Amino acid sequence: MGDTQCRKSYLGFDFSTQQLKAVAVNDTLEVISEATVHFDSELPEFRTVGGVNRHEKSHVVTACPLMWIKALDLVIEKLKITGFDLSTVQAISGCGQQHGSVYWKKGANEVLKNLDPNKFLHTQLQDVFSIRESPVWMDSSTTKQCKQLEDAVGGPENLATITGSRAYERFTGSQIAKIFQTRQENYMNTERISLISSFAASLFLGDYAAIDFSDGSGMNLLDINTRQWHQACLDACAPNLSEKLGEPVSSSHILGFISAYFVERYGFREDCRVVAFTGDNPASLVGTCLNEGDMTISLGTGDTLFVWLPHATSTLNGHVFINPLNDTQFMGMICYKNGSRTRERLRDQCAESSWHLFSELLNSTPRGNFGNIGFYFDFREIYPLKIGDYRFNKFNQRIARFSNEVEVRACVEGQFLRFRVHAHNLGFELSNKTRIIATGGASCNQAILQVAADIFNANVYTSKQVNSACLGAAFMAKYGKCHKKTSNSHKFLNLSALVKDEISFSEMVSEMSKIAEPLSTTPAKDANVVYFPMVQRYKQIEDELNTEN
Ligand code: XUL
Repeated sequence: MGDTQCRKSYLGFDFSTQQLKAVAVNDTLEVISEATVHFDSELPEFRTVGGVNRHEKSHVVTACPLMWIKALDLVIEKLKITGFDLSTVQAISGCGQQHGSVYWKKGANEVLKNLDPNKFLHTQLQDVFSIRESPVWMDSSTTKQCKQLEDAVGGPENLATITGSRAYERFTGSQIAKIFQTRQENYMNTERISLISSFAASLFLGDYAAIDFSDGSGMNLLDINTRQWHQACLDACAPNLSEKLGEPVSSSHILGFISAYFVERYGFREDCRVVAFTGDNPASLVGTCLNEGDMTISLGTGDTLFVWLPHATSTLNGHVFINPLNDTQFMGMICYKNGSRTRERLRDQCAESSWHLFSELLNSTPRGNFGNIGFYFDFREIYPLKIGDYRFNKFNQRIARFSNEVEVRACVEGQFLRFRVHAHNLGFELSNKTRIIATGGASCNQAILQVAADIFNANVYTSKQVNSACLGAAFMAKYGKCHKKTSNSHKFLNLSALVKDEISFSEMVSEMSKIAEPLSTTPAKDANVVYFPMVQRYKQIEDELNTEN
């Protein structure tokens, strides 16, 4: 780390749930510096657990924007301490946990525009929010507002066709509606509403930053086909919303130059560009170098799948966002609550709490698990709406028990079969060029990766980079483009002339593949013969499970 000799660098920030991370890459996209601030341990005054404040029994989950600001003060100091030369940074971009909203009160923009470089950000921005605690993605207190929003546009299917998702409690539209309904005075005193991503970009820009199309697709307010706010959705949530949200922009849009505050306080270049910030999931799509036809599976506490979609399909089980790398295409995403937590439960029940034994059991059973299929739901998913364990034999008959080794394989196969079936429902087609990119904690388990390769009948790649969202943000800094709408008229620098180092997406992917050194797991020869019929059976049983009482 700490290649201070490098002439040009690009900086990405990830305002995620538990920490703020910064990653710098050089001109060939290699990581040259990193710094992290953990909210719980390094900013204990905000009393967060896992980066959030849970409000007893109300399903309300929040975090303070001031905590993120304080973390930014700290992370830049840390970058400097690593020896990283901030004057080499050509452009910055970033991402944030999706859906969370920040409420700037009247007059806040003037404060942002006139920051004093002799003082920390957090001491100057203490009093700029009309809502001091921002609702974040874990909040599920807006069921009533979700129903109102869906009703306003003729039901969940219509909302999903317009915005890419049916109404979800964590999505920003219903969150804003709740603030308007329950704290009207604060809403009226709000000058601007940002997502966490555009809030963070505003700090660097010294001006309100536009919401980008991809993160904006996580609000239930943006029409993903016209890329404009959808008036009926806005009206269903709160009055005068479009002026409080500002006009959305492409995720690769250069918003302008970094504010004088960062130039004078930290020595950033005056012409350092700020590229739109986006959501952590769209940024991960970029950081894992996803291309059309590929799929990323993130195997974490919960599992998430992303696919690049050329067309938007309407789905009630998942989300369609505008693609961060191509505004006229899309990304599909499905989040599952039953990921590693469920695998861990079965490891504890069947494999003496040992991953080693879990892998041995997995390897001791044949592909296809003698025709047995299992569904394990510790937490309620969107589809199928079930809790509990469901086991089926090769005749699709429900049975009570599996042996330990069959149970372990049924759990892992079941999870990848659902990825395959649900990705197909999103409009994703597997081809012989498909790459499956695995990230997250479980992506280091070879036995699990082999099951994934077999079920998809495709190579599975893992990358040594762990934080794909932050890396994706750094890549976006390099990829940032000079779109027509570039603002920052207060500086008379010719932005187009500065973007000489702009690269195309395919050039970027080829740069990235040089550095990723992916390890691949290849499918067995008989994988398709075994799993093709099993995918059909999984789909049939899943549909039956969903309809049964
Ligand atoms: C996606 C979602 C989370 C957050 C936090 O819809 O709610 O993945 O983006 O990472």
